[in-house]
Amino acid sequence: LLQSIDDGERFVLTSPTAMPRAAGFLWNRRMMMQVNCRGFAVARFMQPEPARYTHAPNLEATTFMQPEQPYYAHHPGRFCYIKDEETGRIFSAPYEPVRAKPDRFAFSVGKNDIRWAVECLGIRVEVEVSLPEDAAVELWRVRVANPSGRPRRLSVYPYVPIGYMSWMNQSACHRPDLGGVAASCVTPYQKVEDWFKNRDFKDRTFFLYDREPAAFETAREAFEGEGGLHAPDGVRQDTLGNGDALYETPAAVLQYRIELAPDQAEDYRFLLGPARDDAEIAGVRERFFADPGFARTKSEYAAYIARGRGVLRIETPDRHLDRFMNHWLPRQVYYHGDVNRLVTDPQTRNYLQDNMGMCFIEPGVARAAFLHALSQQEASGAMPDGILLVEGAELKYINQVPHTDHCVWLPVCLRAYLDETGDYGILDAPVKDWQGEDAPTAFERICKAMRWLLGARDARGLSYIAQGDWCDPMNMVGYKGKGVSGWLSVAAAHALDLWADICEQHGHTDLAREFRDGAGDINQAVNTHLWDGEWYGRGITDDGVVFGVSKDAEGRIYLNPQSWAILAGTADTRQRALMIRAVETQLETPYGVMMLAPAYTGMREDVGRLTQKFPGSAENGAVYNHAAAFYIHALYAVGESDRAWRLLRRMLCGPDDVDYLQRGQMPVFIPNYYRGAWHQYPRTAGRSSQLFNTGTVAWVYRALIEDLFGLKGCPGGLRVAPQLPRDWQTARAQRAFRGARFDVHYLRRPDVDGMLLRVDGEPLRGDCIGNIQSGRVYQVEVRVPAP
Ligand code: CEZ
Repeated sequence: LLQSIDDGERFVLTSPTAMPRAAGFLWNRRMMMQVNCRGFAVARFMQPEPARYTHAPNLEATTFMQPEQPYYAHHPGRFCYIKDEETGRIFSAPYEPVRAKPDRFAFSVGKNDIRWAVECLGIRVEVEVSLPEDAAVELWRVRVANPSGRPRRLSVYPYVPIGYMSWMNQSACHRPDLGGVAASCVTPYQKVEDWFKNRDFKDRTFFLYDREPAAFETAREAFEGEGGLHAPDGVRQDTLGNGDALYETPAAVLQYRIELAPDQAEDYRFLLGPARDDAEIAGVRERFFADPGFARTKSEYAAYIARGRGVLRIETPDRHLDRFMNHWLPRQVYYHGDVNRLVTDPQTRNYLQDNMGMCFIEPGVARAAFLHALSQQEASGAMPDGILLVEGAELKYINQVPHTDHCVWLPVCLRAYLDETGDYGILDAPVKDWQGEDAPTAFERICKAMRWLLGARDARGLSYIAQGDWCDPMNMVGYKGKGVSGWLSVAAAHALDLWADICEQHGHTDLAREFRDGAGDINQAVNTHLWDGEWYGRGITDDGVVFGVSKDAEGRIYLNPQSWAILAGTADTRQRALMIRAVETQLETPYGVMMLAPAYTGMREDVGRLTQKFPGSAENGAVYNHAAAFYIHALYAVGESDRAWRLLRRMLCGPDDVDYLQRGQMPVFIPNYYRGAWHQYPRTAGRSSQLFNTGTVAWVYRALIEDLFGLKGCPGGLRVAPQLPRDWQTARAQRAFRGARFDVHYLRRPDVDGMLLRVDGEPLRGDCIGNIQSGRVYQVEVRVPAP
């Protein structure tokens, strides 16, 4: 079903129906596109807010990227119909809209492009899409070949449904002067002030060709006629109607008539994207078609993506892990860190954690991001719900709902940065207030944030939740101002501890004591009010009801409070053992560990909107990978290596077919969730959300680098403390660190009883490789005892 080629650089799916939602994604700083094996596509570009240039057939709400995005017949996509002119038979590549059963099918997802090869009716169609580094335009190559052994007469119809652009004004026509179809619209609006933003919008969609077609159509209904998308009138008739779209739903359809001798092929290229005006369209045409085969553009893009290669290459007994880890995980981390999920107001926690991942890719970017976030700190010390990235950006959607956890992420993410770079200088950087003159140092600001956390607690000493914490839709636990979060309390304790360590390293023992005492108080309060006998409760509602505890029929146990109570040292060893067992029996599934169980089946008004999500989806008891990653991080922190590994490995789909079919996803990213409610809905458990936006990846990358391979920075250098899976006899890792390279060879040996380290052949005392010289390559041998 799925093959990996070039050692995992590409994954190839050989059926369009087995995993119908399987998709790959490409991005640059201006746009992103997710396209699935059947040809459906979701694309957005920044102007500077995210916008679309191919639309659904009806009015869509503007919102963030959705999980389990539904696809349907008229969904935006990129297709190519082929008609055999001798028999009148048709098919389409990649698969939609005709859905003719192909004789051969390959959907090949690479890091820099996505390709299909489809054979049907003795004709082979190869399609490839790629992006440039710096523009919102899709580069398409199509080859139509004749392997049938006899001459063929065909019509080839590239088809892009441009969709319902606007209820105010939309149209399309063929523009021979521009060499393509140009659709145009007025983005609908009503408020006068919007005009002054909208007037610069790219309200054109172009589909440009490098070879002039015999005919075209630009109105969807005229093309589709009564035949429907499976057999459109436009394709059934001899020639497309050369029509325009006058306040009719635009489409771009071209017709090429070709005769192919045996083994002959024809090549086409197309450009699809948004533009402001004719001049911009002409410029795009000139720039990209002038580049033969898009070769230069593609290599520039490949260089951009390669900048996200990260700091770790591995070779382990688990080849599937190696492939994902060496190629795909750092790519996904880089996507998050480099373009911030293509929003202009990332949620503060997302922005900080995405940049935590960036510490391992481009630490300079992470540094700037941490300081930028701090510049938007509120006077009270609180962090805002979202960080504005561009002039004129506004807090939207979920960022208009008050959440109380944002300060927690400052020390949590900074810890990773400091360990990776050793750049303690960041603490002394003055951070100017974006609205005022004040410029306290980053260190002073974070102290203030920690004091805010300490202050935002009730009489019991637990942290207020307001309308949510890490868990966005947990909006009714504390909306009356009283409810508290068990997770946030332990997370605050952990953050305070981390910050106390940093204070100490920075020479402020008094502050370290203050914050450590604060963490101790919180831990005590949590143990007093939230320990339920075998695990911690999730919180206490406005009306004083403890929830996430054994008496609850639904939402009886939540993962996050357990994970962070481990990290914060809230739990003693006895409690920890009980919690881990409770998680194992109630939350673990073959697809990972669920966020809560049993999933809620109806609204609980003192918990909120989370309980209204479908049971087993998203925060309502999915295997929510971000939460699972916290748990894994916590398990590694206390040396529960095998358990951590087992759960980490379950985040990757494959490599066996049964698992692929159940998850429905290719192993080219980690999705934000797999369906949970494993006991309630086994049929759908494991199904991927296909959403590649997730805080998970920064944590998983960090866990692999720092914990599993144990190559973590410390002030003095690189600390080696691996927690390899017990059945690995040997493994290799190549770690880039502070300008040097470490080639590490791990060996399990029955004859050692503690870890033995050799650096360039010399035994090393302790576990820290110090005095690191940039530019040097170190040979490291790590012997670890057999389990
Ligand atoms: O958004 C994520 C947030 O981006 O959910 C996480 C949260 O920590 C992240 O910051 C857990 O709640 O509002 C909703 O109901 C949404 O479902 C969000 O909770 C969720 C989106 O699915 C992610 O794109």
